[in-house]
Amino acid sequence: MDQMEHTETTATEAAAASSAPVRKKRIFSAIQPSGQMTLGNYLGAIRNWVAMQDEFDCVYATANLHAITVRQDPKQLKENTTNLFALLIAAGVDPEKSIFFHQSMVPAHAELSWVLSTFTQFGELSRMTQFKDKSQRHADNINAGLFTYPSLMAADILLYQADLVPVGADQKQHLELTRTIAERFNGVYGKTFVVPEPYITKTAARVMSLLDPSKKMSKSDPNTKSFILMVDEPATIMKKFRSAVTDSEACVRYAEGKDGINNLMEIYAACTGLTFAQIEDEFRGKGYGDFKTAVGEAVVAQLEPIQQRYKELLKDKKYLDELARKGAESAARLSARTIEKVYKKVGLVR
Ligand code: ATP
Ligand code: LTN
Repeated sequence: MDQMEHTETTATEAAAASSAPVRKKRIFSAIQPSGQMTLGNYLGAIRNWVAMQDEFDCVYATANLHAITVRQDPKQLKENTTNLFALLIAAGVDPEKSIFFHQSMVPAHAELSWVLSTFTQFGELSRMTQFKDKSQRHADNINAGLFTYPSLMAADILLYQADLVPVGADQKQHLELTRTIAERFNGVYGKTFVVPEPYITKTAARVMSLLDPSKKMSKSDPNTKSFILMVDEPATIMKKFRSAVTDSEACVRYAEGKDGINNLMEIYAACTGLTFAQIEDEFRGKGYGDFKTAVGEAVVAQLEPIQQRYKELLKDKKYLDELARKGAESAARLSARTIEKVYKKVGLVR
């Protein structure tokens, strides 16, 4: 797996080296509107979506079709979907630069997903750890969609001929299966799909739970003090950091066995751009109380402007709907080429 990870030789660097114009590499990524976004989602994924827009040709979506693999309240799902769309725009996803839409608005996702499900083996889907986890957590609703989730994810990516897919560790297995499906289809029908590579950015932070720093910060954690939400009030953010688990050494330094402090240092570094050595210097001789306050303030400084733009955007739902509609139109145009090609190759009457 490691040898196929894309190292950050950029399209721009390649162009500079050959002095020939090259097509920007295409990125596809999506996030499920299945709840509120955390600081982990922001520093680990969303912030990178924003940063990648200048260098890459980005296609982004809210993965609402994926979200219904777990039972959702319809009103809540619709609201979460619009809220996520607004939050990402507030965070800097720019519909002028990138294609941004809701997965359910482009029928080709469901169409290609069906075709690809016939190129996905039962045994492969049975090995997916997310399926095993989720079927344990939702034992009363182990539906076929939860099982074939990776075929839909493969469709999302392959429809746009994406070169690179930024994914966290939990989605790597799905991306590997996407590659297998693409190669299998290409093997039978000739080159149809770009085989995508995982894109691991240097800047993505892995944020851990504030109460149990051995676990990742997760919005589905039952204890709300374990995570910071992107929409948490500044006072709430400060309070949550004050109750974050640390250790008894009372020394701000990055070291093995200091998971709580390491996590806070990681967050502080991600928000301020400081190195661990600089952070250690800044807090030499100071207590954890001062450090936690500084971390809280740095996080508030990042999130507050986003929260303000988010509130503004939500005042105009029509504008948001219009942006999503335009994004979906562009996405439909791009994906039409792929779906036409696939139907033709497979022998499906269009
Ligand atoms: P859940 O709690 O339901 O498992 P989640 O909070 O882990 O959800 P996802 O919707 O699965 O979030 O992930 C969306 C994106 O955010 C993915 O790219 C994932 O890698 C990233 N992400 C989620 N949590 C973290 C975290 N704690 N640190 C860094 N990145 C994260
Ligand atoms: N499964 C992903 C969300 C997702 C996705 C995608 C990510 C749906 N389609 C395509 C990358 C590419 C998740 O739950 N984080």
